[in-house]
Amino acid sequence: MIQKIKDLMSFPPLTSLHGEKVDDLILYVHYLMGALFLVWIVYFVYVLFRFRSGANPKASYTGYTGHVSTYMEVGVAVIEGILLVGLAIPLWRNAADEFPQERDAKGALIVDKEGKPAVTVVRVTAQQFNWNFRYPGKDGFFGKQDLKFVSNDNKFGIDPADPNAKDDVTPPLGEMAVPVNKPVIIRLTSMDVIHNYAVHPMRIMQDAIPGVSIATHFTPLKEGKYQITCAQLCGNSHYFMKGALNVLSQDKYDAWLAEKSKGAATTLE
Ligand SMILES: [Cu+2]
Repeated sequence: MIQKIKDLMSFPPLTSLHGEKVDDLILYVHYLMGALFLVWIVYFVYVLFRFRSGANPKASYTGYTGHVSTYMEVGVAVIEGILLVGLAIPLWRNAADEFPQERDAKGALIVDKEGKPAVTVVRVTAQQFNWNFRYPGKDGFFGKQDLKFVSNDNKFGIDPADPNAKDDVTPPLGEMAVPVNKPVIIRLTSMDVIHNYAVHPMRIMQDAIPGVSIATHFTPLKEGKYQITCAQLCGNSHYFMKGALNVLSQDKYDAWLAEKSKGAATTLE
């Protein structure tokens, strides 16, 4: 039933683990707004009829003295409170605080049964009007970043002297891939103005702000190619600022990463 209503409301396809809760929240808020709309319209029409001037030539100076309206207002506030405390705040806490664990207490990468990283971490730098991605390479460590190194040839501000940077992987502009069914952490920033990294089927949307690294996370559930959209009006070619998020099987992802790491030791960008 709920799925039918979501289809009716043209929700975009859903392919992430937490996304259903986002859709539920949107749906319940619409239920409440729909109910308020209907009740108000019915009440409005009733009042127009009941207090028409023909039947009420003399104004009442006391007006209505009952408490029904107060109870109704309290009722609406209670439902809003339930939506906020029961759904919205837990969703926000998950997005902002409950990140998947990348490393154990000793700082070693947590791996799955096959020895592959359990969490995929990608650094993303937005710029007018494209997306730069960077992967940590075989050692699992990103090279150190510093604002003073940022230039057009070094968009992530990587320290050229840091050995961890040598095997980092930079795929072509706008091209990103992750393995399916594994948590992904995005560390997001911007080179110029405020952008927004949004992938609608994953139900994620996060501002990219110059000078700050903001993390967000999601778990993709279905292989496929999804559009990364800039969801912040960022300049005259904002409409053009698209990227591709390829969700691949682990094998295909490994092959993709290996392909993109060719020559990684010599490029800094
Ligand atoms: Cu943008």
